[in-house]
Amino acid sequence: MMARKQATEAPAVSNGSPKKRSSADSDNHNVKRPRLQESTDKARWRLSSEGGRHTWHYLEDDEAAKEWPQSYADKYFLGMPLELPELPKATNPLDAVRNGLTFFEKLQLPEGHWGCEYGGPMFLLPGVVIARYVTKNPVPWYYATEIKNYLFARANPVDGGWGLHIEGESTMLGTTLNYTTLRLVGVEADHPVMVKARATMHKMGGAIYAPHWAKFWLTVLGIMKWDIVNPVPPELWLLPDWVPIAPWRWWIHMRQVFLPMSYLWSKKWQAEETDLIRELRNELFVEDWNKIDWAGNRNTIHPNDNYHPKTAFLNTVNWLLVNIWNPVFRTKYLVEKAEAWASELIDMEDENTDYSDLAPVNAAMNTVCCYVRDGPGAYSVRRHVERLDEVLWVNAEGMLCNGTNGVQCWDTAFAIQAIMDAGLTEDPRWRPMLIKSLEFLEDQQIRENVKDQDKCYRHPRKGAWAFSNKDQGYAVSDCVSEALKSVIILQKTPGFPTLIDDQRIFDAVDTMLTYQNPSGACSSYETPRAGQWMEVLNAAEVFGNIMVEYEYPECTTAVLTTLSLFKKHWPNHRTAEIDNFITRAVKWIKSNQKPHGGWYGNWGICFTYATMFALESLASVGETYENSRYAKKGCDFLVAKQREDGGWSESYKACETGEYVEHPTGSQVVMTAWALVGLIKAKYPNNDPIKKGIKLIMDRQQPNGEWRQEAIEGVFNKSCMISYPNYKFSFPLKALGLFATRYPDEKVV
Ligand code: LAN
Repeated sequence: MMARKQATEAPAVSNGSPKKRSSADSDNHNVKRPRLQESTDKARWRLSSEGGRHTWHYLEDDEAAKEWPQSYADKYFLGMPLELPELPKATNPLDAVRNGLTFFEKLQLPEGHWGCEYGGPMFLLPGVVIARYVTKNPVPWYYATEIKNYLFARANPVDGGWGLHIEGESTMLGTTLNYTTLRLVGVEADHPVMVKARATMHKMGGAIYAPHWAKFWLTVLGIMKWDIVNPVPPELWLLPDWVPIAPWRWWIHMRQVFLPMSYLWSKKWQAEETDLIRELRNELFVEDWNKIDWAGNRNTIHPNDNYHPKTAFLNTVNWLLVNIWNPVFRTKYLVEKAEAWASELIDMEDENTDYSDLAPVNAAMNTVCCYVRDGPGAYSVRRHVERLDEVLWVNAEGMLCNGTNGVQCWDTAFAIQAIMDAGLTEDPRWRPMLIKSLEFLEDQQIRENVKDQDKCYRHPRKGAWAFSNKDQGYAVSDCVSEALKSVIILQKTPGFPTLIDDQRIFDAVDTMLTYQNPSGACSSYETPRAGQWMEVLNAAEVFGNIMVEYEYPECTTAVLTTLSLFKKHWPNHRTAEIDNFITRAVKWIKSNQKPHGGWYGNWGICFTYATMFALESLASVGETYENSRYAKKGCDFLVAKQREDGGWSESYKACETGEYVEHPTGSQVVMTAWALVGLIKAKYPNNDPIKKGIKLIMDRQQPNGEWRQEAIEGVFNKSCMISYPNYKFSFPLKALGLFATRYPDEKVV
């Protein structure tokens, strides 16, 4: 892109370490440290999207800035005023939908989808910055400046540390990694923010109390020694496929992180030592660096990080690996064979995603692996670094790292469904927006399985959609389903073109049908390849439920409701299998209900989110409040949680504890919408609570049609929260729209 070339690289001036550089080589490395500014000029940032690939550009050149004006979406993401006119005040839910859509339409990107920051986790940005540092691709000054601003803004206001995620208490994972990141982008150790963070880090015991992933990154940087990292042996990849613990059976995110980690662990690779690294060795620890007992602190961990303590079994395995396996049995032959196979698997992942990789954690690690293996100038390294830009996002606070390379397909699918639920798909006012959305989904459908699918242990994906874009290309059961649902809805609406022919729709359905587990439920990327017992090998400490696929009411609902819709239009395609799928899925949904009547949510917070989906599942087969004790119990659960003001308010703590916990800031628009969608779908017979909730959503709508950001909405692995900023549009619109079409004559205000 033109703008990328015009943006200047970091000037060769350093405000980094004041000390004299020691060697010519490290000199070279040090002087590349970015020149930090107070702030960038927000009016110079632009988001570009090409084929669903998002990158932010900083236009230092005035001419270029003039030629490429900022869009509403750019300004909105950057927290700049949009100066949109006030809309006529909505007096009924349908007008509120129209006002909301008027605003939301302005955020649609030219390619037809919606963008958003996808932050929350506080361990992603460090990976990107560290990968760039150790591969000597320093971030440009405008990234560095905004990374500094973001991390400053997100430091815990009380103790100055950082958590696992933006709403969490300070942890060693967050604090050690983000402190280090700030130093790498050029912040001085004596800056007050750093002094405060360091004090907290030291109070918590210093970096030896960091969990596995932090120890890994700090060791790659050369701040720690490999002895402090619990073993990550690539030879596990040599186990025959039938072995119950073979890594191909692990949850995809775990095995794709384990893979590059194991390669670097095996190589015991460390970055070139620089002055800055030597300084960090002094800053991060309480004790004298030279006297640290590295091997003796492999299992030292701060309680705040120890969400899932390692099992006695894993500790024993680690002990055996360190004391017996590594010194005695880990022969050169074995090491070479294991590294070669790991390297090949890394190549397959890179090739299948054009170096985007599954998510930023493994993308950053694969970048380092390619650097170690292929050398600094290699295409693999350059391409990786380029693609890492696609996970960076700029908001009002600064620059952060998204949890994936975007939420493109997922958010677009929900936007379309919200308009459908309001009965507005045929309204010509919204047609251009909808046609563009359809065109985007058409473009993003994955047309083929990956090359060597079985060899790299990938699940079929032909006809699927990914969560973000087709470059990333990982099918997820519910992402395929929600996208397909939206495509069917639009293509079956009079006046819309058929961009995706029947065969492509059948391809998607065929892939969806591969996702049902023996229990009847669906998981996320794959069907489970091993049992929950695999958690005994969960070495990450900071997350729960990460080793294998689990079963999710959200994913199950998405597949089942889409198959029901599909069946209505194509009653003859794999009819018996689809009927069987639906029956078994509904049965599983019922069995997954908690005794209190709600369902536990794995990807959104928490019972409110999953109960909405479960009630939708039941409604799709005609089970509602009046005729189903499951639906009745689900509704009663939701209604019992409604607050005085008509809203719902669930805290992320519910995901961690498994109990419904109220958010301290009170009712949340998104959760209120989720609860209402559930109640309306289940035909809850008493309108009063529903009307109260609808009123709250309408009252919170701003004069320009938008809703403001409130508490965080999403979660993964029980303990880590993640933002879904577009949910504050899609779900309130859906709830209002459903209400308006279900009860057209009801007055709310
Ligand atoms: C996501 C985001 C999307 C999400 C939904 C589609 C919403 C869900 O219904 C199925 C699971 C899925 C695809 C999902 C899985 C885990 C992800 C990829 C994330 C929550 C986004 C970030 C997270 C990933 C694991 C972050 C990296 C962290 C590690 C522990 C490796």
